[in-house]
Amino acid sequence: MGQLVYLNGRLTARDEANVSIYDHGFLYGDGAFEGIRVYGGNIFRLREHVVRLLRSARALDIALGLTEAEIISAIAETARANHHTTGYIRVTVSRGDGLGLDPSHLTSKATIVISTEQLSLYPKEMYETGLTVITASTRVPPACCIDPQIKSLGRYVNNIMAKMEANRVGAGEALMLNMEGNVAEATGDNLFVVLGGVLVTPPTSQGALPGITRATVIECAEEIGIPFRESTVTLYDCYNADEAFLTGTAAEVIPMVRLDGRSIGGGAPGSTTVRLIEAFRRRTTVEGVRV
Ligand code: PXG
Repeated sequence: MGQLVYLNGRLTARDEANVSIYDHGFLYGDGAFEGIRVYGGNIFRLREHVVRLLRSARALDIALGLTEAEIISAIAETARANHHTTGYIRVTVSRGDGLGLDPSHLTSKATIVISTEQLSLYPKEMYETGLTVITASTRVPPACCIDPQIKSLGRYVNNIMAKMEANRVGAGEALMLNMEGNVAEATGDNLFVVLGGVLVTPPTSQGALPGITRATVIECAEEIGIPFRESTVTLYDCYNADEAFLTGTAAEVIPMVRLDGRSIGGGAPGSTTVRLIEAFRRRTTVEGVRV
């Protein structure tokens, strides 16, 4: 049996899971998504991802027509049908089909797709040696234009441009600044720095997505007694940090050891980063909703 995809309420063979050429997600980036990981048969932080998806949809005024519980069971059912015990689940929603910007011309309800994939973003060694990062010239849009808390399809054109900047110089990731020039986040990850023994991450008001890995790492820091605060982070802070790392569902927790040609800390993952990686990994093995 081949892979199945949940499409608008039905599990469909992957090759037959087609979305209209007039889907608003395709035409205008008019939708939202979630990327979720499954570890050893457990879907990590499933409820948190679904809550964020529902909030994105509400902010965009897209009616999904499914409750939180129904989306949770559709995701678990799709993973189960694909015997997906380790990897990535992608949930993509759009406003529906219709040519023209005007949502009153839509000819269908919201499109909802759930698919399962394998995903490994960085080679295993990089979690031990750390990542080289640059600062992108592409900025995150201010919240008054498109709120970075919405995980909307459309905003990612910017993040893709920033990622291309990193690719052009052979860097693993790019930091993105907000319109004030403070660090918001990376293209698909949140940023943490360790400054004078305190773990610091920019607040979402600085243009960061409320990352689920970010929230997990903050819990890990509390658990192991690492002081933490949310505060504005500048490039000066990053260049002078004792340690830095990025967090995201795809990247998990990965040390950042070089930024814009400068080495951070000793140019190797710091001890706080290593402890947090261990604490995070422990959680991925004991938490989650059974597939
Ligand atoms: N910032 C941005 C802009 C993101 O897109 C994160 C931070 C980290 O959030 P989480 O909740 O994952 O800790 C993200 C996450 C994909 C993909 O399809 C993108 C993300 C996650 C998983 C897959 O490329 N972005």
